[in-house]
Amino acid sequence: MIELLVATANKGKMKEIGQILAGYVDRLYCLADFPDLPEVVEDGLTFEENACKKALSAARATGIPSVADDSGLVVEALGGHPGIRSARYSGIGASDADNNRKLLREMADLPAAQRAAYFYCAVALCFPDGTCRTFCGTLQGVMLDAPRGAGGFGYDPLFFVPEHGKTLAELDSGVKNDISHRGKALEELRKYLSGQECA
Ligand code: ITT
Repeated sequence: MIELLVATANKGKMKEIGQILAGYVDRLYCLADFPDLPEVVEDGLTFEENACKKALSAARATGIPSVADDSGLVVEALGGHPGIRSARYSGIGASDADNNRKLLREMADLPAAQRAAYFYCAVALCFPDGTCRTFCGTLQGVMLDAPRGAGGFGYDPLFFVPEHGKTLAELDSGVKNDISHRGKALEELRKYLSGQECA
């Protein structure tokens, strides 16, 4: 029997992780099941470090193997920003709309040829004994100069996927999960879980 706690406070991520792991895990807990867990300071220097901090803290506090996702948007022409600061690009507590507005401002002068970007996702699986494994995935795209679509979350309305001719916010959620950075990282996790039961 595989039981996992998904240690994310981001509802958009939680929904996608639940969809992607459905059928592979017997029971998926979320942070709402454990309202008193300690806050985690995301001060790591890499996506992997932050993912491990979040998953390890949850696994140690609950005794349940825990999964955390640390992800973000990397815009090459902005020197890799917003990167690991994607959630708080325009300040602590920033909304997705605030972050998208700041990104549009920062990219305003960039010509089409310099609007390449990718999403990166590090997923950590940590156990109460302190053991951790990480899995990663990326998705390449191009940043638009105006939002398109109402699906997804975060930077999805600005992230155009040339192969599909749509932004992530215009794609069906099942298609996004099949091609996304998160989908790819969780596919690696699924392969790992199918070879090893963890609860
Ligand atoms: P948790 O730490 O609680 O999981 P968070 O939103 O703070 O939630 P991160 O620190 O990993 O998580 O920041 C991820 C940010 O990157 C997220 O808030 C979005 O702005 C962006 N992001 C990640 N994946 C995305 C996706 O699939 N689509 C759009 N934006 C995404």
